[in-house]
Amino acid sequence: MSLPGRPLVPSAAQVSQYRADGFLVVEELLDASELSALRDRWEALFSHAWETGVAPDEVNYTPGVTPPERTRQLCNAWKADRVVARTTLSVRNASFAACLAGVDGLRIGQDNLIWKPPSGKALLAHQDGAYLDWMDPPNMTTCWMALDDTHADTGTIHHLRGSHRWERSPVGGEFHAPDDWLGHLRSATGVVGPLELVPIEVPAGGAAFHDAWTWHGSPPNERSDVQRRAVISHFIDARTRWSAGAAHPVYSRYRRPGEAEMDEAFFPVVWRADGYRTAWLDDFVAAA
Ligand SMILES: O=C(O)CCC(=O)C(=O)O
Repeated sequence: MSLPGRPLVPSAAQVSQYRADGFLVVEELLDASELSALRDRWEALFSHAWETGVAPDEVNYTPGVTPPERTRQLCNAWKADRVVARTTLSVRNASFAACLAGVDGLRIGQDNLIWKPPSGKALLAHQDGAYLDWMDPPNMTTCWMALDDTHADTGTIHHLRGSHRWERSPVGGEFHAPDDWLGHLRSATGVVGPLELVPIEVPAGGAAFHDAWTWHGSPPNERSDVQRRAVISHFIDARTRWSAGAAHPVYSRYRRPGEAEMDEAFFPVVWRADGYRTAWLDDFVAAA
């Protein structure tokens, strides 16, 4: 366990495990006070109460409108809530992820809050990199953090061991509430036999890091008595530039005409090995 504001360095064994498997489980990352602060903000955020007055970039849940068993998602909730920002834009998460990925620094690409309710629906197995053609190069290192104890039958995230070395597949299938959460994986890769899918079973506060090309997703929550919540930092290499050839319907709004560099106002540098961190981040987060 370490404080969000302090760098955290993986052991050599953790780095080699990550590079061999395409993911790494960390049993304890958030302490009890960080967990309870995030849980306290949860209902307000999903009721569209934005602490900063700014809405997240994507809001995939509207109370009373979205079918209740659909898994709920907010993207870039850090812009809406500084308790979320303190965790998803933490030096701890980014320093650890950068060492795993073998890069000198990371920006936030996007954060996510995922709320799978009791009996909640699946999220499609996918490679994050397939959705990132608007970046040059497409890349991502993710820190997925559990707010509840997770189990194979509560619809936890599953990673396909070693699949970051598989062929890079295009986007396909329905991301939210697919009928068959493994359908796109099987049709894109042609694998019909057994898959070495690893359910991430950790206590609340535990985490798993994964690579942009690691196949992952989550099956339906088989339990009608427990929810499964996760907070996610999706980091990108600090040197990532805008792609000249593709745009994202939401995130490319933050690109000025002709701009190649990503602006730190929207994609702040969270940690760099030389000590650099986007100037306004600490003051922003301190207000949490
Ligand atoms: O929490 C989940 O079910 C999936 C999250 C995910 O796709 C990710 O962290 O990249």
